[in-house]
Amino acid sequence: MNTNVEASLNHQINAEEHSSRLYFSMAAWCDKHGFEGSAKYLFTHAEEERMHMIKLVHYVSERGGTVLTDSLPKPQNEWDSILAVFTEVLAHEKKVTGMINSIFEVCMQEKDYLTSNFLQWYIQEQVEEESSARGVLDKLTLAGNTQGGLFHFDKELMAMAAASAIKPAL
Ligand code: OFO
Repeated sequence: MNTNVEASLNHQINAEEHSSRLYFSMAAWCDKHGFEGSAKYLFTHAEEERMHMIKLVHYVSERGGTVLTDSLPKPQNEWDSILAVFTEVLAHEKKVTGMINSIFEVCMQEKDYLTSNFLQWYIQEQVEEESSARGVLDKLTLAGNTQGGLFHFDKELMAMAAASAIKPAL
């Protein structure tokens, strides 16, 4: 496997695990602050990030590369509000989209068309994840900062989490 592509994929393996831990941390914050539905939604999202990581691990192995796990940054675990939590979800997903685009560029430079084809799944996934994060933020804005509005917002996220089976990445 091309060494630049392999290094980029290994970097992304660690980034996906970091995303998972960040969302677990957000879910725990929501749970602690009485947002049960938001917690469930973020726990589900954290599991999806693990699936993204595992899919990359299998791909690197299948192509004869070496998976190198690395140390991870400590995820944030305090937020000022539920709005701050979900604002960060969207910002984080945009950052991840940039990372996937960068790997795609490396694949183009190295003429690794098989990996660029494999990455299409992640590119499409980022479209969905950014759109979902925007949708949640819109709901939160509509709910306003009132107890009643936030109660209904959280109930809606509980329903969204129940409806979304974790998408198998393999
Ligand atoms: Fe792995 O897609 Fe979100 O971060």
